[in-house]
Amino acid sequence: MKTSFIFPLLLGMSLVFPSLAQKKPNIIYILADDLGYGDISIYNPKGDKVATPHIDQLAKEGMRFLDAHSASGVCTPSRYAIMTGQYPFRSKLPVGVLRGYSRSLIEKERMTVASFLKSQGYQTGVVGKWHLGLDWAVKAGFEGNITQVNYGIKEEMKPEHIDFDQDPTGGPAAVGFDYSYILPASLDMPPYCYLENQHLVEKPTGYTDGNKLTTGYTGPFWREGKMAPSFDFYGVMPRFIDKSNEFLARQKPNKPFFLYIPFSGPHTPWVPQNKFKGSSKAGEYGDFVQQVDASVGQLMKTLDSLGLKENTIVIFTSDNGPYWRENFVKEFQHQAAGEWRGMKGDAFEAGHRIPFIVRWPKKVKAKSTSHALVSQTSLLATCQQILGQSTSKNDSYGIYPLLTQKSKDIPEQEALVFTTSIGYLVVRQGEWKWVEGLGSGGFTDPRNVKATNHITGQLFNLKLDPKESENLFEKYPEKVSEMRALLQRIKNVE
Ligand SMILES: [Ca+2]
Repeated sequence: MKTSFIFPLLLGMSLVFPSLAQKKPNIIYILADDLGYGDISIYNPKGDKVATPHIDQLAKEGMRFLDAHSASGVCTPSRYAIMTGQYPFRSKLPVGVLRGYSRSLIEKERMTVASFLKSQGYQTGVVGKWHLGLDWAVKAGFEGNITQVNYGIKEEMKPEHIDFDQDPTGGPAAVGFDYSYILPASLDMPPYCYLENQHLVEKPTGYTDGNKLTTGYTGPFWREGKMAPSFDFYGVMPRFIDKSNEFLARQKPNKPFFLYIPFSGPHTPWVPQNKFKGSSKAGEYGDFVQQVDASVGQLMKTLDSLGLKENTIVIFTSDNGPYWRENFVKEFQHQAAGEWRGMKGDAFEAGHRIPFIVRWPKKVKAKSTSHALVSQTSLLATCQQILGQSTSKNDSYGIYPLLTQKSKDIPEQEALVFTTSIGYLVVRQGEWKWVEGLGSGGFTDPRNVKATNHITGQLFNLKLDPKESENLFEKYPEKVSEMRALLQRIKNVE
């Protein structure tokens, strides 16, 4: 009797007061690709070559982190860490990135942000660049000797072995996403095609010879390979915004949602739409950054128009530092990484110190900043904290107490570890930073310097020397031993 009375009452209340029915906040995680700390105006007050008014506005309405880091200097491992809360050096791919025909990286049994939120009643979606592998189907006639298992995790399947008439498995659906609209990998890696719910929107029956292959890695650069006949490189970012908007518009008021939006830009190819061409003073890269900024603005406008702003957490960040070499800095007088040393991939700060902004009008104070040392691995534990669940025992330390200003740092987080593009491990604790190798470990030359004497690594004090100009290895041997031991201890955790 009781149940039959209460149920219609609750139903009636939820119709009248939808906010009562939905107390769990929605979560949108916007991940720019290779966007630098200094590309965002509010992070780079001296910069006047690129303007990002929409991202700045988001920061003004929430909390801006000044010492936030990706777990890696490159795409795939960084995304693995965001999704799983685990350092990528523990994964099957400790070094390097996947390509468009690579297999799924995330272990099927592993909890992800998406699978956790789904278990908590969330509708989960991903729209954007996946780059965590898919298990493409093997074509008839090749099943015998050629199976996906023959391919190592770093090796791609050969496209001639793939049956594009079958939907690939693995991917977003296998790790907790109810909905997906993705590019398999980076926008400069074939196959150039979209998959909606893991079904090819248009099969990659066409071919591109690639673009700017000789000048390489800048401008509208992409590699040769298979392509859907109607694929348009300049239309990718706008399509991701359209599909994200569609996802938002079809959400039901009584069910919270999680939408992960990994942008394809401003990673190469730098393909700004015509209306953004010439809009910045930093060439086609700057123009593309400004399109990324406008895209954030479009998404926020959609949230507003749907009345979702108040109870939606919006996180905006980048998967690693910018692809912006020293000669570009000189040519355009634009510091994509701000004052930090180096670039994408590096052990130096520019490799992994990234913009990180959280807007949540209900809980996060506007115009606030945090100097806490935080990692993108924090997402899983933060979601668990927000929903009052116990946190997983892995490399994820939640930032909910920082967001609500209950704490200024994360006491249970002993240190942070980052991986460089060539696999150096870097550990950071307080003002100290230890790099277990010489050279940048990433994209800046020299990358990998052989030790010629007893100096085998780099010790920096970021408080006294934020530009990492002096290796303190010889000056503080005890600190070197301490940081080495710290890194070893973190590595040994299972
Ligand atoms: Ca990237």
